[in-house]
Amino acid sequence: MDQPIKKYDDMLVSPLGGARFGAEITGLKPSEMTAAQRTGILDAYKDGHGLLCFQFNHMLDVEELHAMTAVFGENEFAPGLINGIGKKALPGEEHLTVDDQVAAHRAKGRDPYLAYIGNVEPTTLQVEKTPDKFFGEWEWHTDMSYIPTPPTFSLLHARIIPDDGGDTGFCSQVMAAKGLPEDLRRKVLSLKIKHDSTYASNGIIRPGMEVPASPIDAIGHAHPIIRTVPSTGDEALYLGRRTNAYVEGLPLDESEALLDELWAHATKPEFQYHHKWSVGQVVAWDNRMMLHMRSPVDTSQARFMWRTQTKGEGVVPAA
Ligand SMILES: O=C(O)CCC(=O)C(=O)O
Ligand SMILES: [Fe+2]
Repeated sequence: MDQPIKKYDDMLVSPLGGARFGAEITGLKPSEMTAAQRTGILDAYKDGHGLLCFQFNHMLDVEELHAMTAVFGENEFAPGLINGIGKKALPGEEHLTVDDQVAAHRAKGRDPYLAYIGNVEPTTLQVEKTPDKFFGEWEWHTDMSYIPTPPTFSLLHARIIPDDGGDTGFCSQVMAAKGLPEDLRRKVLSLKIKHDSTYASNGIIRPGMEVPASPIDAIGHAHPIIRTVPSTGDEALYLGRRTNAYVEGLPLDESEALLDELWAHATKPEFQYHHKWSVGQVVAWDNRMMLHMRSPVDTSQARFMWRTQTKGEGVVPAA
């Protein structure tokens, strides 16, 4: 399908090479974004099932990345910094308000809206000893789906990229929902999956969590299996992570069999795109419409990304 290149002032939007969804955007200056460019970005996002790749020929500063994040929604705190947002309060810190915690991070020079992902120390950029699992594969997932209102958009900005490995895969769950066999759609339309919060996508147990005896006992939040995305009208499969997932109300063996069937469908190669990074790029995706994963990284090489996300909304079930 040949889509024309669209122009919004100096910004160009073209189809994402090698993908059946998504768009590539060039020529944007984040600190001088025009109203027409904002509209162009949001139109491209709707046409592209929620995946946008921005090319820059320089690395962004923090304000530029926050300005880009704000196009998609209200900036959300980075996971793991504020109690209740990917982090449990430590004993004795339950009384801290969000403002207290933000002030404490700022006092240490830490931006609470910015996450660092990588195997380097964020300011010196020296390669650090990192758990082996960091370098392995990160399973298909949507971000923080184990809470009631998961962040809607995530943005990654590539600062240091290894020569090999570390590609980020994306899988269109709008295409997966469109291609879902009708009998399977009918079967899962009223069902919910409980999204486990025990493990991060790299297989590491989250701080303060214990391994549950069975997925039925896992701690997490249940969401409808097919959701409607209000901003585009699309339906999307919403599976979260395969590890420790559980279809509520079913015996464990039936839940496992149904999840295996759903995951085999949802991750078919024709719904996937694997992004090979270059320094300076920003990739933005809508977690309501897209699964993502990361391929293993060569342990001897540095990889460093900045990451932001936007505030979430309750999941709207498909009708
Ligand atoms: O490092 C990556 O490529 C992806 C990491 C990830 O899953 C995320 O940032 O949400
Ligand atoms: Fe993720």
